[in-house]
Amino acid sequence: METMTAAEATVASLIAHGIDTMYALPGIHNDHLFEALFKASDRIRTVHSRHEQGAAYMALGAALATNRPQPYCVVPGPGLFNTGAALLTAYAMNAPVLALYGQIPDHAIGKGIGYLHEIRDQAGIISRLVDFSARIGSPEVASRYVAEALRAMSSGRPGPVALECAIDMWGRSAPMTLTAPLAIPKTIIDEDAVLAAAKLLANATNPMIVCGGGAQDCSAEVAELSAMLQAPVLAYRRGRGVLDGRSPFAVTLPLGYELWREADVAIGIGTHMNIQKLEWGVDDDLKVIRIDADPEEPARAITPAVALTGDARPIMRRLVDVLGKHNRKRASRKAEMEERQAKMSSRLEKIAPQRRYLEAIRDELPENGILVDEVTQMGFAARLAFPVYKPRTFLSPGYQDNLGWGFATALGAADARRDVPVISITGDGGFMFTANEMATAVRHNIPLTVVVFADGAFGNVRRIQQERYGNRVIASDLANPDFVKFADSFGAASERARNPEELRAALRRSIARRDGPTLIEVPVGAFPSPWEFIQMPRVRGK
Ligand SMILES: Cc1ncc(C[n+]2csc(CCOP(=O)(O)OP(=O)(O)O)c2C)c(N)n1
Ligand SMILES: [Mg+2]
Repeated sequence: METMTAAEATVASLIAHGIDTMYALPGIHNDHLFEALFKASDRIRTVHSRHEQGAAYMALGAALATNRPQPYCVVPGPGLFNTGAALLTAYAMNAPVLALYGQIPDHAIGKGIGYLHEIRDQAGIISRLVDFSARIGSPEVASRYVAEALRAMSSGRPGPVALECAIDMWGRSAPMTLTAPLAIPKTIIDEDAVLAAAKLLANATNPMIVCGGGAQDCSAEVAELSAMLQAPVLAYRRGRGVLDGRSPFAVTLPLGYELWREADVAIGIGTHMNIQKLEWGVDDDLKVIRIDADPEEPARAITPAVALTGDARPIMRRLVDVLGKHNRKRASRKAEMEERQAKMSSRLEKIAPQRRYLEAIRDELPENGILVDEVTQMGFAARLAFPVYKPRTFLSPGYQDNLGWGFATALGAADARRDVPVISITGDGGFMFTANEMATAVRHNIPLTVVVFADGAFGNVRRIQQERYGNRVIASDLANPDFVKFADSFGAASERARNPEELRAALRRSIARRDGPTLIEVPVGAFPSPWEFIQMPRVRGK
């Protein structure tokens, strides 16, 4: 047995789980933890940000880009709350993020004395935001709690977890042995349900596949299922790239909407199917199959014909194998899908200005490069019209759709995946939420390219005010810095691109450079509205 502090045991356990980076912003509550990180700095890097939200979004981006657990650590109270939006986005995205944060002195917790950063029932509040949380109440439990937290992160519905520790407890020591990584329970496949699903699909005339974030590890199985059924694969934000976007069977929202109307069996893989259930509608002529890690998810809002619970990959593998015995021979729908795609592509020319910029980005971003979107005109267009070739190469925030997530999340992705180019596309509104993290990008030499589309407005809000509220424009105009000078003042590379051709050339230069961040400002006017392709009226049921 080795004598260690709670902080040392925590750091050693993180390392034992293969974690090599801590995103962080220090403070007195965590001094012992930072001391432990210093001592272990040959095995774990500490990347500090300029605001706690930056640290948490970076952990989120790193987790999404690598599919590995990613911790961040911050002081309690204000520090923890500064990470709130990132933590709830991690929850909504089922992302493996570990929040580590301090506490007031152990003896004073819950007494309301008013210690530095004290907050009433911090553990209670955080327990509502994540599925697993605990307080490290003695040095002996630190290692076990880390192991349990990391197991919880990947068991059942995956997602963020949280551990807190009092300012003095981090420094207390005891003889201990570290807990080895715990086994993650294997999915038990419900064979009856697999057979029922396979039979429904085998007999379907117009089957359809819908992918969400939970489908990202079953690309091969989804491609096989799609080929066997000649079925289109719909993805909007999180499931893009599960089926290669170059396939005519890979569809985004507007073509998916057309196909949804015709479908007689739909299978949702790792997706809430919210748009389909809540907006497009379901009726008795459509049988729905769900595969989800959360046993409670499939029955929310509508009752599926068949529900399969667990890790999508082994379930899909089994489903494809069983379907092979029941499926019938189907005529190729390739030509039909190509024709439908061509028609939709002409309709999408309504948003031609956004598409020309997206084409420049697609041409310059290598196949395995990562694009991180934002809640902006270019982001909305990317979800509809940017072809994504591989899973985890298009990061989009899912149902939180929180403005300001993009730049710092992309920094985390670029930091964790230094082997591939990462591009962040953002509006001038969203960029300024975390623009201060340009300092972090420079300090840690993070080779991210951020493209800021500057229209001098919360453009999305402004257009709604103009079109739906009689042009009564309020609180949507923006005073901007000169973004090129802004980035330059940090020592980052920066330039202005005034059209898609200039963007293409600027991207080529920045991707070739890769020794630190680049900001490309693209001054733009108002873009045409994408909303007719995103919000579409009910087509089935009541
Ligand atoms: C956290 C959060 N706050 C506010 C909003 C509402 N909102 C959605 S889009 C938008 C404006 C975005 O402006 P910008 O980033 O400049 O993009 P643009 O629409 O101009 O392209 C706002 C305020 C949101 N989605 N999330
Ligand atoms: Mg804007």
